[in-house]
Amino acid sequence: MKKPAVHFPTVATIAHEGPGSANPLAFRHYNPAEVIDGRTMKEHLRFSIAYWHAFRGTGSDPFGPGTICRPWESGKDPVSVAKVRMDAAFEFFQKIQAPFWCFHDRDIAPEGRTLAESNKNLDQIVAHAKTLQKATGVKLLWGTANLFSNPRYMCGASTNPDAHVFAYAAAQVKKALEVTQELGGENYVFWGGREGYETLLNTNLKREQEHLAAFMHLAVNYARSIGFKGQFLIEPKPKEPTKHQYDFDVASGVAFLRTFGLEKHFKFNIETNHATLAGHTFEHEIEVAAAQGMLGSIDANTGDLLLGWDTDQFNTNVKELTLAMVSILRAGGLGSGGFNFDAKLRRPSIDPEDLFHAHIGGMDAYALAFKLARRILAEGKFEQFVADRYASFDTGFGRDIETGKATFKSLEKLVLTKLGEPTPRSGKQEYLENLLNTYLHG
Ligand code: XUL
Ligand code: CO
Repeated sequence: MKKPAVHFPTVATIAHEGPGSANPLAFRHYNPAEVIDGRTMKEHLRFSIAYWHAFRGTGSDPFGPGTICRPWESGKDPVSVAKVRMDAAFEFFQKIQAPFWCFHDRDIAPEGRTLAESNKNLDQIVAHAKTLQKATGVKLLWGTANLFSNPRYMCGASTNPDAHVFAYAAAQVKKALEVTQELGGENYVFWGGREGYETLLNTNLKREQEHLAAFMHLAVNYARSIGFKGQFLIEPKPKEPTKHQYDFDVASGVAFLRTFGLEKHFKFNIETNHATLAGHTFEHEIEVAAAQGMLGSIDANTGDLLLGWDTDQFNTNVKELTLAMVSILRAGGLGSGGFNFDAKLRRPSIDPEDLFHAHIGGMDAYALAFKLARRILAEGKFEQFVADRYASFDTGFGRDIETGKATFKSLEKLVLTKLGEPTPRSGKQEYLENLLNTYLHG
């Protein structure tokens, strides 16, 4: 029998060697087999590889073409190339010890001349993916449809002024839901890359938002009709590619979902770089979603705060990730979600090993943050500080305010007859920042 081709011959499975290791192709903090509270780190962290960046990214930017040439990309028949590419991808998923992957329909199979041809291509590749998933144990975290690259979607997919485009997008998402279901996807993501506008001069904002909501209802109804039990996720982003996107941030997403009766069906997929583009910290977006019980999954990356666009870099900022992890763990974790590396190599990072270095860095930073956050929560110093800060609402008139018993009149009487002027209390931000540093740096 012919031995299967090895696509990353210079790299073996990445092993955990501990913080003392000087091996750049080893994990120092992510130990997939380490059991914490009865679950392995692999199960806790549910890392996922983003197919579009890791296996379709070429390093191209608006000023120049791709720089990254992978050996498996040559060949005349695009479906055969797609199969070999997928073999390489699953070899990578295994070597990097990621239990999940994510894709857009058009990442994995070439788009045909007609929808029927595209669907046929997709079916062939999905059959191949199913075999590879079975052989490797790697599972699908989420699937989605690319409703933003093809010129037909230039003015939006479900928010396009042309109903014909809405119909086409519906047909495409129908198929994407079917293949996500076929591959056991645990979630389905909507990121509205072109669901927004460039100028209000040509846009009926109200109608577009109604169409977006109608589309999501149709998707949920169809998914349930085929037995899809996964979680629906909205991934907010304020802008890019459009000037304004309707799912601007988590708060506007919550308002949208509640306005249109979709809140029961959706949670949020929060991406770090999207949060910062919206003018928020990563943990702000997590807290807003968690406050609504709608924290679903994470697209793990970072931007460059000196640049105003979505640079999708691997996040090695342990401080930022520790704060995010504290919020995630306090909210009870991600459930069926995970940490999907929606991050890409820099244009000059052209070696196959760079794909490993990038993911090792991201996974290690998250694993370290996970451990630090667990310690922070176990010791409870910040929790205690915050609880004390709000303690006046636990009893007496504070409790009456929270339970709706107090009125403006009763509070006025209290202040005039008993309470008088409040005594200011320090917020102690600097003390808390120093306390955080003791966890990060000793
Ligand atoms: C784009 C982005 C997408 C979504 C999936 O900024 O994050 O890749 O994650 O469509
Ligand atoms: Co994303």
